[in-house]
Amino acid sequence: NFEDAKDAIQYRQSGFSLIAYNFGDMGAMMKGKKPFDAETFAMRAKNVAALSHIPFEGFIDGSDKGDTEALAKVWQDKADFDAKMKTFQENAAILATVAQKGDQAEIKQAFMDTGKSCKGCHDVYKKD
Ligand code: ASC
Repeated sequence: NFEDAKDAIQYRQSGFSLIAYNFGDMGAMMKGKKPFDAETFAMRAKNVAALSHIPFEGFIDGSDKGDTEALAKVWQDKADFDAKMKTFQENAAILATVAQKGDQAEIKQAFMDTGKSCKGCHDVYKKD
């Protein structure tokens, strides 16, 4: 367990950083900024699916104060926040599965759904 709110904040931010790196590289491929490489894409999708379960644990009570972009609303509307986090995890799992299969239309759809669940939560619960 975390020593204090600072540790919890660092933990969840580390998770989000790894998610952003892996998701960003998939985004570069989706946007044609770099060539699509099926094996790398599938590896990144698998990483994001696993990493999607990491940040959640860091949103402990009292960690709305400090060096964080999380809004107090996370803890005020915790049930909705938890549901949105779960949707992200589900979408990321689907993306990992379809990336393994290799159908481009399915990959594109699953990638967009996952991105929407990132943005859907950021719009409400993250400082801009
Ligand atoms: C990213 C990133 C996000 C999401 C979001 C998707 O690459 O860092 O926060 O995608 O922009 O809409």
